[in-house]
Amino acid sequence: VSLWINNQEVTVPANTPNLLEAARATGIEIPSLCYLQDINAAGSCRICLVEVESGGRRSLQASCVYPVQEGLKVFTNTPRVRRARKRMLELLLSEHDLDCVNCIKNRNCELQKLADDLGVRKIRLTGERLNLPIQNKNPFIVRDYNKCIKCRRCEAICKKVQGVNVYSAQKRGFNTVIAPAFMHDLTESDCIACGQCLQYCPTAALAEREYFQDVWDAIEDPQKIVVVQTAPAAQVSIGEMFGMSPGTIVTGKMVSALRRIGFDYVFSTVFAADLTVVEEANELLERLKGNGKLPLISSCSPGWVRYCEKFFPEYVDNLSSCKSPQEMLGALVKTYFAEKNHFDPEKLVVVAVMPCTAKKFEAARPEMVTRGTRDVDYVLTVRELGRMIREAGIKFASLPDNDFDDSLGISTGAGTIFGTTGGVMEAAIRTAFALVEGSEMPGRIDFKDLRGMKGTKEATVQIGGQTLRIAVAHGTRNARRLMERVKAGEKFHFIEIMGCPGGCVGGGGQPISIEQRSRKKSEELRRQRAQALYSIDINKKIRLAHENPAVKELYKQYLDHPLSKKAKEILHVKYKQ
Ligand code: HC0
Repeated sequence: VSLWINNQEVTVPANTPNLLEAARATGIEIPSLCYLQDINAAGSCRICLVEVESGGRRSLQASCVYPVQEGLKVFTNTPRVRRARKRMLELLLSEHDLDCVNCIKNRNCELQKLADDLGVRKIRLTGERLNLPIQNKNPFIVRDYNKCIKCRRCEAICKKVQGVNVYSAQKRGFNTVIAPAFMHDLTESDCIACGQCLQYCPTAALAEREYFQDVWDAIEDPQKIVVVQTAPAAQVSIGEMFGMSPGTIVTGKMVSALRRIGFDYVFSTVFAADLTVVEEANELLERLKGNGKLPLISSCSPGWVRYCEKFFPEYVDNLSSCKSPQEMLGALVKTYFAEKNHFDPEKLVVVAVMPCTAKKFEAARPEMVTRGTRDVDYVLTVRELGRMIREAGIKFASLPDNDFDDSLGISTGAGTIFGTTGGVMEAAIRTAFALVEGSEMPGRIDFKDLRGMKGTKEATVQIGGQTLRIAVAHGTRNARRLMERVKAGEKFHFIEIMGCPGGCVGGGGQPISIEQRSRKKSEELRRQRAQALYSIDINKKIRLAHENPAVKELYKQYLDHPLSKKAKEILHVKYKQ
């Protein structure tokens, strides 16, 4: 289609969805707030106004909902357009809490950035305020309606990407809020705590519940021994908080930063991911012998576990009984590590750095307690750790590399790829095959069929003369599709599901980039982070979880063998729903 933008003739593909995309495809930026390519085109914020000429008259139109047409004349930068956009923005700002300096989104807020981009120096209107109470009772997400601009991105993501459908417009007119039905707290809704909504909220109407001040307090307390663990996906994303490109591997710098912050021990969740692989591969082999339900379904993603409990409760017994690596590591710190070092478990504080908001929910679950003590005390998102590093005045980019502490910091390539979709399955199959056949799967250590960002991936593997059908899904909308097939009677032996698109690399606790405002861009971001995990894996000397020397030592010294009585007590869980 050929059309005229700012008196320049441009040609765009006929399937270009709207004028905004047509302009962006030709290098002309149109500001927007509510628009998310392929996901949300509501035309509600009116920031993307342009002038469209028709019948010799020009009118202001929201470009995100205006179709491209042959010969159309469009103007994106006229005095009228600039005035109108500024006015629309002032209207939004007039009813917004302007407490930018103490806002969690300060310097990362699209509304704030837009006010700067559009040169707003004075808000010439006084709007009314909703003055609604902040909902911060749940352990994972804070909802501040006073900062909501009603762009409805959260609603679109929750419904179209995650298939959960928690949010909708409540009340009417000025009083409209985008909220769970009856304005309930998220814990009283179907929310699975995945945090995808806050990845896309342009302001701080949705943000993680922060715990970093509690962590500072614990570090300052001389009575406490504070142990930190970091998730596999954190090492390839935290650099983004300091201007590095997505997928930069900063494992060593991250460990240095954690030591400078003052943690007493720095362990790796990847060690526990290796341990999970060993326990889960053995669990699979047991279930294949008829001891337990098939398909075995992974349970390390707490968003997925919650989704399963809410939407497929009849499959809760199919979930692996293995605790997630986060919880396994916490439980081991308070038992094995405490006993070995003669530490009082009451004095130990376990902090987990996760790319995930649902991990906060998981740590607070009543089932995640061993011998009367909570396994993990505080979960910080990768963003929160980034803020702590800044607060401590640490120059992240110039930090030297440092290693995790022994032995709960030793890991293999298998645990590393847990952080991306397909990784848990790939790691578990590597081990299950080797346990049964006595050697690595020939030519299949890199299980390419399970990699990549396709919503569902399937394969078959031969183990011990049996052909196993395996499947992987990521993002709960894809999970639903796969589970509907299982419900309809399709036979699978082993299924991996991660709650977030891309798995943990796309978790709700990851750094937020304004670049990820389209499905394509966010997928690219996840791909870069995933690629970095695969490159760590390929460069590791040991790539099979059961060959991790620290895991072997743990069984020898403490747990006896996989699925032993002690392993079941410390590393496994039964969900009570
Ligand atoms: Fe997992 Fe993950 S869920 S892969 O099992 O999200 O290891 O526990 O840390 O990265 O969060 C492991 C656990 C993580 C990642 C997280 C995700």
